[in-house]
Amino acid sequence: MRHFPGFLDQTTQEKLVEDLRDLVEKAPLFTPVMPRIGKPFSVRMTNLGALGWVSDKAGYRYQAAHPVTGKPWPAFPESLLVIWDMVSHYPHPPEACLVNYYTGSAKMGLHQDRDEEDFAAPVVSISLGDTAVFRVGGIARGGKTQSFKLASGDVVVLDGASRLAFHGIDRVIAGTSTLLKSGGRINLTLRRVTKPAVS
Ligand code: MD6
Ligand code: FE
Repeated sequence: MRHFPGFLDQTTQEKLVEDLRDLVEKAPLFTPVMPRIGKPFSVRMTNLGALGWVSDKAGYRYQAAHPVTGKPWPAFPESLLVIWDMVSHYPHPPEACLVNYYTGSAKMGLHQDRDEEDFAAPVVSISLGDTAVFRVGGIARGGKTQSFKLASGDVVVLDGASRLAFHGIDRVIAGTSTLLKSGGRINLTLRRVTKPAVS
């Protein structure tokens, strides 16, 4: 994987948080549940773009409408497309931006991002707010993993051999950033969902 510590400067981070505040009013955070068992996630989520990633009792999928409001997801702010163009090395625009919001003891179990049609497209992740302990392993569940910190403004790209690596968030370290007034952490992941007709 590729990790760019401090990729976004303070001003860019503040502007992005301001944009997200407006967007989350239009597409409120919701609490997804695990497929079949219905156990709630500890993170809250929403999405931007033509497609959004959702999880409910029926399974994981991308869909065009917010599961609570039934409305289309808000469009990406231009700044996210600029970041994608800078780091993705991929010639088509992203279609989805999953917004994960961590408060308190929220975490995310080890998973692969594999609900997309085209693994030739990377997943680009942006961290804002409190520092998180990120864990990453190989492409087989149960293999060796290593952890490192993701701070506010960091960008991570999973592509190539790392595209299907297992990864998750062990925990968020409270009080490590003042970017978000009430603390916590936002993670944005930009994804290409559909396979382009011509690459
Ligand atoms: C997070 N990130 O940082 C969770 N997925 O809160 C992810 O699940 C992730 O960081 C794909 C690519 C990069 C990531
Ligand atoms: Fe992921």
